[in-house]
Amino acid sequence: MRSPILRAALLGACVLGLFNSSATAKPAAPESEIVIRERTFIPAVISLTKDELVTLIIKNEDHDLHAFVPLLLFQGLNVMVTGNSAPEFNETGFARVLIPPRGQAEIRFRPGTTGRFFYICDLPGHNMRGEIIVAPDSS
Ligand SMILES: [Cu+2]
Repeated sequence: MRSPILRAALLGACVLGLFNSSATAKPAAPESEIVIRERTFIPAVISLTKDELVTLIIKNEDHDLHAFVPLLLFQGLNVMVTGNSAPEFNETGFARVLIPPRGQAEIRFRPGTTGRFFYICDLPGHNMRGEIIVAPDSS
């Protein structure tokens, strides 16, 4: 079980303000917000625009640790993750971010493909799922 250690590390990061994003400038790009409340992603579906830089803000209002695990959406993209969260990357790019209780993750990226993309929380016993629709640029 690495969970208690991770929890302690995340808590430490919160206390120290290591990843405190309030000190950084607000991005000019549009923002889109997902709230986690009572083990539910709200809203269940959000829409983004292909090729438009966006900051996806995921706020965890629960007392539990949650994960944002995108399926396919971020593959091969440049992604910047800030906030008091713990991002994980693998060979395909951004893979997952752990968000502490009352914490948030800010994910800045430019969606490169249109379509419907799902994301989940993969923590044991959490049956949480949401959807991101990337629409074509209408301009
Ligand atoms: Cu969860």
